[in-house]
Amino acid sequence: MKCRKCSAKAVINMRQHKLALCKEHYLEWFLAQTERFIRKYRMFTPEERVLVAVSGGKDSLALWDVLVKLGYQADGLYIGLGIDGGVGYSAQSYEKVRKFVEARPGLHLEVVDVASTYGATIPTAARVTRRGKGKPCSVCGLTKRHIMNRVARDGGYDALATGHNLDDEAAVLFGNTLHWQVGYLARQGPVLPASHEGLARKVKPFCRFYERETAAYALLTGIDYIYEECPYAAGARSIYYKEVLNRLEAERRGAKLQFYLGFLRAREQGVFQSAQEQVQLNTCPTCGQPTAVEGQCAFCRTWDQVRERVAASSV
Ligand code: Q46
Ligand code: ZN
Ligand code: ZN
Repeated sequence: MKCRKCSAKAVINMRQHKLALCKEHYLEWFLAQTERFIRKYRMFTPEERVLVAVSGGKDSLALWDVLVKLGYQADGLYIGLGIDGGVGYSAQSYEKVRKFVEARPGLHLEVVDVASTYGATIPTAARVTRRGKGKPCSVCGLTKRHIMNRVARDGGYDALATGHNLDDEAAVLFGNTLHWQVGYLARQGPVLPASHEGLARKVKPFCRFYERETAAYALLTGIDYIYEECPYAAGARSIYYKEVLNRLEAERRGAKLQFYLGFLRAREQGVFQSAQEQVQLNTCPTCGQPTAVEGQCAFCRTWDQVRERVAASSV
C-alpha cells in the first residue's frame, strides 16, 4: 500500500476515508484534521486558554501534544485517583504523564491528588459511602467532573478539553439512543457550552477520529502511554457497546462515523431541541459550583460523608 500523497510506503490505511498515508503525511493530516474540527465546531481560539485533562492514556496525551504543536495555549490537568487494582494503575499513569511533561520543556501541568486533597482515594470513598454499590465509577465520575470544573474556573481557562475519540462518542451515543435518553442526546456533541458563569466550555477535539487513528498518532510520535485500562472499566456497558459497534464497523466500513455524523446533523437541525432541559441551576454554598439540587451539591455531600466515615472507622 502506497501513500496517496508521495507514494512512499503507507503506515495506515483509513478505508472509511479511502486514504492511505505514509508516516510524514499521516502526522500532517492528523494535525490538519484536528485544527479543522476545532474551527468547525468553534471549540476555542488561539487567544483562549485550554485545560487538557490527561489520564496517561494515548488519547489525552496525543491531544495535548497536538494542541501544543498547533500553537494553542494548552495546559494539562492530571487527577490522581488512588486506584491500584493490583497493577498500580494510578501510579503508572502518573509516571507516563510526568515523563511526557519532562520531555517537553515549557509545558504546565496541574496535579490534583484526590486522597491528599479530599481525604480518601476513590476506591475508599466508594467503599465507605456505598455509592454506586461500592463500584468506584459513580464517585469517580462525580469527583473528576468537580475537579476539572474547579481547576478550570480557578485557573481562568476558557475551555476544558478531553481526549474522547469517535469510538468513545459512538458508544455513548449508542447507549443514549438505545435507552432514548433524549436529555443526554441533546447535550452530547463536540462542544458543550458553559452552563453556568465561571464554568469552562467542554470540548472534544478528537471526537471524529477513530481510536486506531489516535493510537497510530501516539505510536508514530513516540508518545509513551499506559496501555492498561482502569481496572474498574472491565464489564462496563460502554465496553460492550464498543464491541457491538466494532462488529458493525467490520462489516460496514465507516458505520461508526456515519452514525455519529448523522446524529450531529440531526442535532443541528434541532431534532433534540425540545429535550434541551431548562433546569434551574443553583449554586452550591460550599464549593460554588452549579447544582440541580437545593443546598450542597452531590460532590460536597458525598465527600463530607466520606471524611466522616473514614474518621469514624479510624477511631
Ligand atoms: S470512572 Fe470507573 Fe473510569 Fe474512574 S473508576 Fe476507573 S473506570 S477511571 S473512565
Ligand atoms: Zn507520503
Ligand atoms: Zn459543592
